[in-house]
Amino acid sequence: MPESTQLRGISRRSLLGATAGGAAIGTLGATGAILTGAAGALMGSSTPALSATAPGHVGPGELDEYYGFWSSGQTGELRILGIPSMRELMRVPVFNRCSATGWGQTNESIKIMRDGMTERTKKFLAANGKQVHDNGDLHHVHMSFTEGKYDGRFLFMNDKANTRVARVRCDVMKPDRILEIPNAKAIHGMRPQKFPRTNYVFANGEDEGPMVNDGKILDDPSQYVNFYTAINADEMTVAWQVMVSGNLDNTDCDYDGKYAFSTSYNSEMGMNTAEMTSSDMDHVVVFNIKEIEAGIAAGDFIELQGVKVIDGRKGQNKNYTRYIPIANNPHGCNMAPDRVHLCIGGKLSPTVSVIDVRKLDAVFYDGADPRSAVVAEPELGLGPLHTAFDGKGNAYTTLFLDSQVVKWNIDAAVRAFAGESVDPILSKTDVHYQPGHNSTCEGETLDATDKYYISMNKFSKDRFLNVGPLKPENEQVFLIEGDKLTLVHDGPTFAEPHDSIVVHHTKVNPLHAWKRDDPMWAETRRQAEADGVNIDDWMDTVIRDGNKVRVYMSSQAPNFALETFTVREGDEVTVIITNLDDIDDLSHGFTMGDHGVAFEISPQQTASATFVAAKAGVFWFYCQWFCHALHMEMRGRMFVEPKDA
Ligand code: CUK
Ligand code: CUA
Ligand code: CA
Repeated sequence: MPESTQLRGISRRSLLGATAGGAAIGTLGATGAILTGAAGALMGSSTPALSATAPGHVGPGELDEYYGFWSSGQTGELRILGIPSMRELMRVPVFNRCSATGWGQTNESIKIMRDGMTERTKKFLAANGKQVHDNGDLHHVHMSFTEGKYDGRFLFMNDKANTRVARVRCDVMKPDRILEIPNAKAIHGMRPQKFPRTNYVFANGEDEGPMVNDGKILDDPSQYVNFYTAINADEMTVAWQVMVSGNLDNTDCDYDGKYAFSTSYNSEMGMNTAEMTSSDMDHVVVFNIKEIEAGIAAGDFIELQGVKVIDGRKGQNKNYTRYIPIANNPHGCNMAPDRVHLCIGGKLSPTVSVIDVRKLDAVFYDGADPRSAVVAEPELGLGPLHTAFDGKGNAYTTLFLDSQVVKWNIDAAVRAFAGESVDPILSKTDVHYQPGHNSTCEGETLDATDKYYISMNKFSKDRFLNVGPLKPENEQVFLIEGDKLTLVHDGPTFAEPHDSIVVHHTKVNPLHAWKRDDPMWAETRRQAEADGVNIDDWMDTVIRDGNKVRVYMSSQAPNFALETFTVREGDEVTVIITNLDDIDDLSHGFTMGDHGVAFEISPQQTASATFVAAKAGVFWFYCQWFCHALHMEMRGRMFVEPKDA
């Protein structure tokens, strides 16, 4: 029988109750030092921290072996961590407005956010006095693939709140494209195509609605549909959509470029919890990529909001989709790096349904029963959500209700399903508490390894000092040694990491400074050229153009090129800054006091922001990024002359 204790024979209670170095710890053998450190930290005792040589420990000044790219849920940003240390290295605002960097406020970022926006949303935002959404709900982040492996080019991520998919450039770690997905509602599941490369990013809407959502149909769910979207990953445009029956939750795709998959927890098309859980079975939708492409090419589509939409609903008798029945309300959808097995988390069922993707051809073309593709259904524990892989044929499934991770062998599960007397479960390990997603090192790629296991837990309960009614979540890192998972990190985190990927550091090579010809500020450059200003050189020019004023200045530590500039009350002012410093880490910022304006200007970057000088008076601007011994002195004044003067 698998042990359901975190520490193999020693309950958490007895460990926590023991004094550091006491009898319980003494029985732990070689890994005792790690556990002593971890338990000591939890108890707040004076137990020494992890020793410098402990596996999973990264000492001061040492670099992590892996990058972790983290979602942040309702915060709307991407986070970059070092793994295994779990040190947070950077926050990259994507769907959110960021006070530090000015993302969502600079003209360059607003352009990126608006270029992929529908006209309908632009009108909606204008009616609300905004240019861009300032919130997002970023659940899933994945890297671009070439032949089943991470290629270090881009990161893709979804926004459930405002139905978007963003692409982040790995050279500068900033978004370059944010695409609103028409027709669909609440993009949730999202995956880049793995093979032959990421030509598509697949993204599924979670919420159902009328095919044309213009208010003519309201409370008539019998006319609701859902949309599965393939995005052209190079262009970041919608390639095509498939209309489906039921809602869609999570998605993944195979290693052959043939099929993509999506789980549905609401095949019932219910509008409340009772209705959404009323059936015995829901389903996984299988999308046949070649058939869909052929259908689009043959003109078998309707056009909705400029998008080619194929009908893949149940009963359409075509080879675009198949519906595989799965026990009610499944959730996670994870393709194993053995290229064969797709694992569907049962959520309400204690099982994971394993689909053999080699059997799908028969389901599409030979009329085989869709359930014939299910080759295992191991009973793992309560609330299975997501599954990670180690490249050695093993799977790690989070058990939300049991607060555990279960390690199991896929091949053993398949043999057990075929009638052999074999237990696929290798171990169960407690996590703290209620895990959602999990990850292993490059576990969703052909380079999957069994080094570290990360558990992203929805509740921290009693593990940290109370900070008020809103509590942190908790994330844990385990060392994988055979079937044993040893806790080496445990730490709180802000709302709300859903998912993460762990990428070897050699696959990601960001720049140290921007390149001056970066496309991010191409439009700013065009305006400057029209104004006769060279943004690559020293700039200290103020251009008046009716009631628009463009203020061009360079920054070089510890000075802005302009100590003062003068505008009139009511002018629309655009401040354009190039940071001429090219020294690694020498970022400046521009904050206009009492105007809600602030942005980042990293080495060799150009950035700009526009505001209306609606208050007469003297206003100081300053650099908000500590850059020099005279950083406090890096400031200047804007004079706003009163209108009636
Ligand atoms: S979902 Cu968060 S625990 Cu949005 Cu990936 Cu499963
Ligand atoms: Cu420039 Cu602080
Ligand atoms: Ca259901």
